[in-house]
Amino acid sequence: MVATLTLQEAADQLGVHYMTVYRYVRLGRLPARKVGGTWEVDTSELEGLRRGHDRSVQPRRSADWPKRLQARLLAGDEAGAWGVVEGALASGSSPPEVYIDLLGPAMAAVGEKWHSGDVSIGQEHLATSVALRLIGRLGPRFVRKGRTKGAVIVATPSGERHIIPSLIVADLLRGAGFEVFDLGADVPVDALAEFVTAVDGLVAVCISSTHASSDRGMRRMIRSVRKAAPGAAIFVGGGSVVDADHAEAVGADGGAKTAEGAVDLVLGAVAAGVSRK
Ligand code: B12
Repeated sequence: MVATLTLQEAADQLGVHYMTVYRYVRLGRLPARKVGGTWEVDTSELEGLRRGHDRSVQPRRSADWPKRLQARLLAGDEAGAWGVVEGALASGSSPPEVYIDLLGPAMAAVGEKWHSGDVSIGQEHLATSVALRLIGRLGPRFVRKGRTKGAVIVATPSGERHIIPSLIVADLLRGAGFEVFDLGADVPVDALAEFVTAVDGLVAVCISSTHASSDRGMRRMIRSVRKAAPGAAIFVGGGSVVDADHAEAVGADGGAKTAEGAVDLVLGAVAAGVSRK
């Protein structure tokens, strides 16, 4: 018989908080299954995580990293920015944590500085292009071998130029075991509708919207995807998506503010048996 542990027991054995183990499960780093509403982990999987990620289960965080990264991004210094990322990885941060705890906050701080007039539009563009290079280097770390849990399309509405949020969502979904087709920013509605019909095993379409004016585009996109792929779940999220009511109002099946929330929504759709094409 396979020995199993609850998430709390797994957390105790690893010497980390319950929520840390829960995050490993949600991000696909620790395989687990739900039995009668409770998560179960095989002890062998825990050993695998411990052996493979000895350092990463005992994170040593530096509160300075987002600040240091922000400075390198604004300086247009890819090598320096990558040095900060490597430092975080070497100190135990996982690639999803680099996105969520480092790159996201660094870009948000760039936005605040732009808003207050301390950073020019040119510098904001410079920071973005360095950030995109970092994502290009981190992306392959999310690729998982083996059977996929299904296909997911990630896209942003027509007119939406913010691409980093959707790239992060795409990578986290890949890390959670999905085959991801990431169409990027400013996707024409008709092109998406045509694309969804050609994807086998489609379980969900995730629409990322950052700029508040993307609301109309989101609605149109959802209507047209719904028609083209009636079996797929449609989720929205990103900076301009206020809450679950907002998601429902634009016609989506659900919404969340974070990339981890996107993974949860898609895993939920699979568990609920969303019909695949
Ligand atoms: C870089 C940037 C730009 C770049 C984008 C370049 C590019 N190729 O991406 C440029 C310079 C082009 C730009 C333009 C504009 N920008 Co801008 N930009 C930013 C900035 C600084 C960073 C964006 C980013 O990458 N964030 C990092 C990620 C990680 O953010 P995130 O939202 O936390 O992402 C997570 C969630 O959203 C979630 N998520 C995302 N998608 C999905 C999907 C699903 C289904 C789910 C569940 C979850 C989910 O997961 C993500 C990962 O953790 C932000 C500041 C900020 N706070 O974000 C402003 C910001 C978004 N921009 C803003 C504005 C106003 C604009 C402009 C209107 C400026 C102008 N006057 O021209 C234009 C609009 C362009 C357009 N039509 O889209 C405002 C938005 C305000 C609003 N609510 O509408 C912000 C917040 C700046 C500010 N402080 O005011 N921008």
